[in-house]
Amino acid sequence: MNDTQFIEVKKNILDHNDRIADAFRAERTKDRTFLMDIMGSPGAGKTSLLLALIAALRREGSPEIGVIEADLESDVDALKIKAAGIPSVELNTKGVCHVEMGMMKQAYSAFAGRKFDYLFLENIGNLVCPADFDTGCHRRVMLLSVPEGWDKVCKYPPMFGIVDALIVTKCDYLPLNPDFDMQALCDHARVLNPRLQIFVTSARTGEGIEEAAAWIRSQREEVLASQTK
Ligand SMILES: Nc1nc2c(ncn2[C@@H]2O[C@H](COP(=O)(O)OP(=O)(O)OP(=O)(O)O)[C@@H](O)[C@H]2O)c(=O)[nH]1
Ligand SMILES: [Mg+2]
Repeated sequence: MNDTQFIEVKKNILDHNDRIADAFRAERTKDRTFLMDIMGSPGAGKTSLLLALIAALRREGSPEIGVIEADLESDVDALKIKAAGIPSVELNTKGVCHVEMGMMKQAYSAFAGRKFDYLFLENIGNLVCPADFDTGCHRRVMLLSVPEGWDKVCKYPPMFGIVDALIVTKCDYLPLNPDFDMQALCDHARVLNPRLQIFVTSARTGEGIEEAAAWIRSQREEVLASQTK
C-alpha cells in the first residue's frame, strides 16, 4: 500500500501570501496610493535609481512619496532616502532573502496612516526569490545593470517573466562593456514577457530617467482609473 502524502508547502504559502497581497493592493488603490516594487541584484543601482526617479516625479506637481527599504541587515539605504527628504521605513528581514506580505504590512503600518501618492518598495537585492512573492504592489519592475551582463536574462528567467518593466541601469558603462548586447537582452526578455516595457537609464547622467518617471506616472493614472470603472 502506498500511503505517502505529498504536501505542497510552497504552493500553500504562496497562495496565502497572494490573498493578503490582493487585499492590501485593493486598500491602497482606494487610498489612491500607487505602489511599486523595485527588484534587482545587490548593487544593481536600486537606491540610486529611486532617488533619481523621485526627483523626476517631484518636478511635476508635488506628489507625496514614501519608500520602504528592505535589506537583510542595516539601515544604510533608508538613511540615504531620508537624507534626501523622503519619508522612509527600514524593513530589516534579518537574513530572509525576499519580502512577503507579513513584512510588507508591518512596514506600511510604521508610516502610521500617512497618505502617499507613490509608495516604493526597494526589495532585497536578489534576482531569484522575490519573483515568487507578491508584495501587494500595483507594478513590479526589475533592474539589470550594464556591469552584470545581458545574459542574466538567460540565467534568471522567472524574474524577467513576472515584471511589468525592465530598467537597464548604469548605461553610462555601455562604452566600457562592448559585450553588453542590448538587442539580445531585449529579444530574450520579450520572448519571456511580450508585454514588458524596457527603459535604458543612468542615475549618473540622467539618461532615460524622465521616460521611466513618465511611465510610472502613467501607471498610477491607469490604476486610479481602473477603480472608477
Ligand atoms: N556609473 C554608475 N554607477 C551607478 C549608477 N547607479 C548606481 N551606481 C553605483 O552603483 C553602486 C550601487 O548603487 P546602489 O544604488 O547602492 O545599488 P543598490 O541596488 O541599491 O544596492 P543594494 O541596495 O546594496 O543592493 C554605487 O556605487 C552607485 O554609485 C549609474 O547609473 N551609473
Ligand atoms: Mg539599495
